[in-house]
This record gives sequence, C-alpha cells and structure tokens, in this order.
Amino acid sequence: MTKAVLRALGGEAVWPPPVWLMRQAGRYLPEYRAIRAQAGDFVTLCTTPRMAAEVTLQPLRRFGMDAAILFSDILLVPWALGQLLRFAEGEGPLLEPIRDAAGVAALRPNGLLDRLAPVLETVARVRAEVGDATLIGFAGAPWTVACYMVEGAGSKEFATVRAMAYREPDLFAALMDRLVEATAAFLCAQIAAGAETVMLFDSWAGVLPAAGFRAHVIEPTAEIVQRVRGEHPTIPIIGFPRLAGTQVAEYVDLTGVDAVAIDTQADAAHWSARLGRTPVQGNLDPIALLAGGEAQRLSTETVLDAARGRPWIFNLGHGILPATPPEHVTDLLATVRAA
Ligand code: 1CP
Repeated sequence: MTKAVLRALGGEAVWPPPVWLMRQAGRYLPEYRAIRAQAGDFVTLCTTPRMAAEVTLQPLRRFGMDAAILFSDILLVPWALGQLLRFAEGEGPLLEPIRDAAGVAALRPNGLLDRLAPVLETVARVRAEVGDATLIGFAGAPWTVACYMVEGAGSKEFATVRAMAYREPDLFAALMDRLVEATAAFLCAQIAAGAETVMLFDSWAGVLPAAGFRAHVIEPTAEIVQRVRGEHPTIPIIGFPRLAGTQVAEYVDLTGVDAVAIDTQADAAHWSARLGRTPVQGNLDPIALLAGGEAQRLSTETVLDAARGRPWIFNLGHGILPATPPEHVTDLLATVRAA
C-alpha cells in the first residue's frame, strides 16, 4: 500500500493525517546530542553518512513519525559552491559574505554534486531503512539561501541582501541564477538517490514586499519546480513560503508546487477552505508543543479541525524548539493518531 504521506501528497484525505515535524531531528533529543558531540562540528555531522543517517532515523524510532526528513542543512549548498561556512557554538551559521561580482564569480557550480556526494549517500542509506515512512529530501529556496549568503549570518531584517536586490539587480540576479541551477540539480540528485518527495524551505519569504515576493520567491521557485518536474515528473514538491500571509494563494497558483506548508501565523481553517484540493502541511505552533498539556491539545485540535476531509500532513508551523520536552511529542502523536 502506498505510504500515507505520499497518499496525502497525491490529494487523498488520509485520516488521521500523517505526521512529521520540522526539525524533528535535533537538539531536543538526547540521542541527537550524543551523536552531535561525537561529530564535533555540524558540517562534519551533515557530511558523514553513517551519523547523518542515524540522526535522520532517530525520531522515527522514538516516535514512529510518518516521514523522515534528510538530516542536512540549507547552507550545505553555499558550502558546496565554495563559500566558507562554519557553525559557531551558540551563534548559528556564519558565512564569508558575498557582496560583489567577484564573490558571485568565485562560486564553483562545477563539482557541486561531488561535494554533496556524502549527503546523497545519506539519502540512499536512509531510504533503505525507512520502511513505511516517507523519505523527504529538501533544499533552501534561492531567496532564503541568498539571505544567508549575502548577510553572512542570520538576521532580523536581512537589510543588506534586500538593498542589494534593489541597488544591484544584475548582481543579485546572477547570484539567484546560480542558486536556481544548484538547487534544482541538488533536488534531482536527492530524488535519484532515493528521496520520495522534496521540500523547498523559503523561511525568509515573509521579509519581502509583494513585488519582491513575486520576483524572488515565486519566480525562482517556479523555475526549480519546472526543472525538477522535467526530470522527475511524478515526485511531489512541497513549498514552504514562511510568513507569506495572503500571498500563499498566488504562491500555490504560480509556482506549480504540489503541496504547501503553512507557517504558525497562518489561519489553518482559512487555507483549508481556500486551497481547494491542494495538499496542505502544517501548522501547530512550536510554542504550544513546548508548553504541552491542555494548550498543546487545544492547538492540535484546531489544526485537526482544518485538516478533516481534505489532504493534509500534520506538522508544526516552524521548527521544534530545542527546549521542547520529547514527551510532548509523544503526546502529540497520540492525539493525532486518536483523531
Ligand atoms: O547545533 C546544532 O545541532 C545545529 C542546529 C541545526 C540543526 C539541527 C542547524 C543549524 N540545522 C539543523 C538541521 C536542519 N536545518 C534540518 C534537518 C532536518 C529536520 O528538520 O529535522 C533542516 C530541514 C534545516 C533547514 C534550515 N536551516 C532552515 C529552514 C527551516 C527553518 O527552520 O527555517 C534554515 C533557515 C536553516 C539555517 C540554520 N541552520 C542551523 C541554524 C541554527 C539555522 C538558523 C539560523 C538563523 O537564521 O538564525
């Protein structure tokens, strides 16, 4: 029988809905912290297939999730293009920022998939072990990855990259073109290695005004969808335009994604009614999962009410917070499975 996540992505109203959680592997799990300590450095963890496959599978073993998401990071693409990347303890990612034509020209698209070969090897290993769960491959969408490449770190406003897109449109377009190319190639390679669906994370889609959203979120995503579909016509693609607000509708219409992940702020009931038969993924508040108990149960019911009778994959509206007690995740799966 077809796997539950793939059935939902194919448009079936699977009930109870299949469940997985963004950032389901990670620091809130002691078994993850043990492997992370062994690896030392985060990029080493992502590029050592034995360890990356192990942490990918940990949440499946502990909770019985319906999907495994490849353990990797959206910043592995800039890393594989030759940009210096490190994860400073407690500070998040730091990259050597790209601010001019020389920086863009220094990116090395040739050999991209060779440098990412260990990640593809992780995909193959996990696929051999997922059983009834679905293996999800992923990449950052070009806009969000460009945000980190130009700023050199996380940011509240991403003012440098947004100003670059206005002031130096040709330079910015050259960077985005390279990212479209690299992202499509990497997703196709993940599918060839065994990913059964792929997700595009556009975590910073919401910092753009409407016109910028069309130019830097919708257009490059549409281009990637077209390229991936050209090579792998039956593999579903999930888009996550975080904080897109009302523009979720045109994102779905114009990018061609098969399914859309909605963020914490999105009204699940609204999009349930508005998106027809488009499969939706989301969108429990990660803070409700951190809080647990009655608040978690009520928030979960709100999402389940929106999910009933239509294709839906139960998820969070953004990643799990590291302070989340693992027992809350156990409770969550029990609530969803009893729906
Ligand atoms: O210390 C550690 O253990 C590192 C923490 C960590 C983890 C567990 C980072 C650094 N990345 C990851 C894994 C990761 N990242 C996954 C794995 C699979 C899973 O979901 O379980 C995925 C899908 C990502 C994707 C990712 N990385 C996104 C998009 C989704 C989102 O959460 O918005 C983004 C924006 C990143 C960048 C990144 N990587 C790591 C951190 C701390 C950040 C955010 C930096 C910031 O903006 O402040």
